[in-house]
Amino acid sequence: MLQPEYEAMPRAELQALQDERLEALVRRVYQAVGFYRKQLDSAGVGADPIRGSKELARLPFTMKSDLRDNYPFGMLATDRDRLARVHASSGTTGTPVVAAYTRSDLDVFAEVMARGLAAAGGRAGSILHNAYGYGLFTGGLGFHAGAERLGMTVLPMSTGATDRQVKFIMDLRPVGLACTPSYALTLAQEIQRRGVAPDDISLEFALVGAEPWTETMRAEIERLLGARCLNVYGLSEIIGPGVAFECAEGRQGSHINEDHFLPEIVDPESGESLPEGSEGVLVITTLTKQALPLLRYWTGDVASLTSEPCACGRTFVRMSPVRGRTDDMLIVRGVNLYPTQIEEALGKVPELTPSFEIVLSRDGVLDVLTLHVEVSEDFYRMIGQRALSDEVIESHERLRELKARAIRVLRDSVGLHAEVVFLAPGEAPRSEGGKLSRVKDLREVR
Ligand code: DLL
Repeated sequence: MLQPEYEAMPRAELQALQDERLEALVRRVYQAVGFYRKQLDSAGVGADPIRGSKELARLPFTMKSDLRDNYPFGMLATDRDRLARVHASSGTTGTPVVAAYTRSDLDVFAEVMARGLAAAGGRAGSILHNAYGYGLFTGGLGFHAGAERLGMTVLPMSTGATDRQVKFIMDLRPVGLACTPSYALTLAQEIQRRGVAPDDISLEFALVGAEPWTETMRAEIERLLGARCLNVYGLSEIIGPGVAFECAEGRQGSHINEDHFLPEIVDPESGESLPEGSEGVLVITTLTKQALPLLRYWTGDVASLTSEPCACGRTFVRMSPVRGRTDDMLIVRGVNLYPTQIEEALGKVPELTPSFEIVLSRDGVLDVLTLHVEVSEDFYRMIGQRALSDEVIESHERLRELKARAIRVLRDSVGLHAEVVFLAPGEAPRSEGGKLSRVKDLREVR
């Protein structure tokens, strides 16, 4: 543990620290940010600070649209000339969301990332292969600074050029890999294709995040790389990666760096706070951010929290894996569906892989869900690497049985009938390093 004085702080002490920081934060944003002064006035809080986190619900939510409406620097709590760096996330709607940092914000960013890397098994002198994108995206530079803080040797690969990535992993023998889970899978499959056994890969851990992923992906990445695969969560608006991280001991949810980020779970419809264990939208208040402090930021990510003790000894609460963003939820024939549910279900069919694409189309008025999914290398070899057309499937008993089983497992897990199309290894869309979208929605807009 890098900073046990914080990471394993007794809960009562931690709560006192959070309360103190929260009260100072509310006072500061009221003074410094016109947007928050208006918000706090209309919420009836005004300049009189709230008393601790038990009064958190009195504060208004901050939405992504608030950041867009105040683009680029309208919500800064410091003077512009105190900014040390700016990141941005493009999003899908046009106006980027700008994340601004003072020196001290960058310091916190490096610190929380170093904690996450240490929890995964990073240590001074060992090599981190950093295949997160460098640039406006917070992944590359965030991991870079965290690894340097820990004294690791950073290989700043950034994304793309998979051949060269594989060469460096094999030649430089890094201990850690940092990238999106979908790109970790691309790299692992590429290494496997070259006939390298997991035992001959130097990696001890992969620290992955930036997109939803499941135990199915974890099992496949770990099997192919022979390394533990752990989660890191974060978002540009809050700081970047490092809001929460999984520990090697627990692997049951990600510890939120609660001395800096105060989490809540709320009902997506009513905004009411939900009790521990319930699934809802994760809302985060930044406790120490200087440039862009945020009150009750609505992440849109669906997760739950637990404060059950963890094997690692950290006292920070843990968030469950993110099921998805509320805006990424699909509605198929009236049934709510997150792509992670499909990924999870695929884990129950050993002949299939987590390389898949969901295609939504329409037949008359009915939604049609088609899952295009790669069969495993072993299975493909076993069936003689034949083309996977409908005729072949119909005439081949193992394939016919596999298809019927896949359809059954999907129906049982997600409550929907899916058409299943088998792909040969390598045929599904691959991540080139960034976040991978696994959904093609061909239904016309209603
Ligand atoms: O993705 C920061 C990051 C970089 C996190 C590298 C982890 C590793 P944004 O581009 O602003 O920032 O996207 C933030 O990505 O609201 C989630 O929807 C999603 N996300 C991030 N981490 C995870 C994760 C970075 N571990 C958005 N699991 C968030 C699921 C994640 N979703």
